[in-house]
Amino acid sequence: MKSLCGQTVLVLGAGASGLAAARLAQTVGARVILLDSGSGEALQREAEVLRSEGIDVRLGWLDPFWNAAGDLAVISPGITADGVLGRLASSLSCPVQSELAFGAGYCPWPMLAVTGTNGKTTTVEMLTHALAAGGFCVAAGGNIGMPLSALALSRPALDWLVVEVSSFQLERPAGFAPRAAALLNITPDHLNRHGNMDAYVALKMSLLELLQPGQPAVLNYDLLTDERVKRALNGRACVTFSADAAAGADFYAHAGQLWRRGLNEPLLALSEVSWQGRHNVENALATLALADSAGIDCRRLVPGLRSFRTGAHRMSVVAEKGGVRFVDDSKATNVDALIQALDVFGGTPPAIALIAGGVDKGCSLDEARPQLRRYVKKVFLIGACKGRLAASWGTDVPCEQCADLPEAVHKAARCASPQGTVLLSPACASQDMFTDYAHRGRVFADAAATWSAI
Ligand code: UMA
Repeated sequence: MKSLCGQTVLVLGAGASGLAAARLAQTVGARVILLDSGSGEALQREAEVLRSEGIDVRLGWLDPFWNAAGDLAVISPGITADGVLGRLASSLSCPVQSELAFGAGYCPWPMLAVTGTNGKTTTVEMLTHALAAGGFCVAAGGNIGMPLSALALSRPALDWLVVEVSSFQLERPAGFAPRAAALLNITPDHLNRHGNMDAYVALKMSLLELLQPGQPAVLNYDLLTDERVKRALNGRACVTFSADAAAGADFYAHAGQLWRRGLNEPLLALSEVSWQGRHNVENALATLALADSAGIDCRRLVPGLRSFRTGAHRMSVVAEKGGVRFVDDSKATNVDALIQALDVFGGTPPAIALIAGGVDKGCSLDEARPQLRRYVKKVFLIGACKGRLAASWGTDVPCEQCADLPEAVHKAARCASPQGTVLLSPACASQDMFTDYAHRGRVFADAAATWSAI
């Protein structure tokens, strides 16, 4: 491992990424200073443990400048450019690396990277599961919740590392060098952080620019019509995938089967799998294409695609009572994910009681209006942007603002009875009322269970 002996490393942010990066930097010989603007109880406890390990931890840091020495800074993905630590990072004279790039520098395994607005986590889980079922030693890391620095510290024996990459992690990508990479889709998201769609697309494309020259990028065929994408590809070859057979992609779906162009037989019949929806078909095609672009025979992944089950909080039925089903789609934090869920669960006549709302990410939510008119009986709104959503959707569908999620679940259940679906698909981030989307999903499931027990 590359030694940092005698060097001072500043780690910015003491969440999962920062804690792992600080420990990794110390393990390879650096003097580590960990800064965080927060000072809550949980952080204080973590800080005590780190101090006992010899790491200099400074909480409640509110100075946007660092006047002491530093050879390298490692920045956590949640730190925004305009916050205290973001401004401190911009003022430093030493190199600043994302935790992703820093950790990757100590990961000896070939990496398969996945980015996109929606489906990243599911695709990473699918690919990890399918590679494992195909006989490879594999782990998943990155935005999925396991920082690469943590994996670098534990050093499992692996053939492949599958990495979920967020736009936040791509703000300082230099040094991250995946063997192969896929871009699943791009629709508006996180514009409150990145400013506008051009900046967001550029960040997503930067993952593909990290590939070695000659290494094809894995891309959703639909993106090839986007001028910004074409410009960023700059002539790089692509392995494409599409749920539409007619598109001409390398991996595609046709007549209920998944195909690879050039093979005489289908790879997989969709009747053999439990996952559903066009978005999951695209995730599976991306999985096959990514393996193929890395030189793995994609047929080895087919048994794993057959046995794969989608994870929690993404279109999961968590309760059923008297003809009403309760669907937890808490992971839908943008409008495109909401549209996918409405297309999967919608029918005629409209029978969905939708629960939406939370933290506004600066994106228009108008694109969902056709599906709302077609499939939704009524929307129950929660969270910080419920007023904005009521104003935006109120002419298409009845909207009611609720005080909290349990109240919304109970009102939605009454609305959906006797035969309908209560769908939590918020199209917004969760941090105004919950720790994260998983917490929101658990509160939803608890409220659904309480209703079902009545
Ligand atoms: N902090 C500051 N100043 C700031 C911002 C944060 O001091 O301006 C401190 C906070 O007080 C806190 C710490 O930084 O102590 C948190 O750091 P962080 O927000 O980077 O969170 P981590 O715990 O390190 O988690 C990060 C990712 N979080 C974000 O990108 C916001 C996790 O993705 C990821 O799983 C983890 O690294 C491991 O790689 C979460 C996420 O929400 C799931 N991602 C977004 C998404 O999927 O939409 C991009």
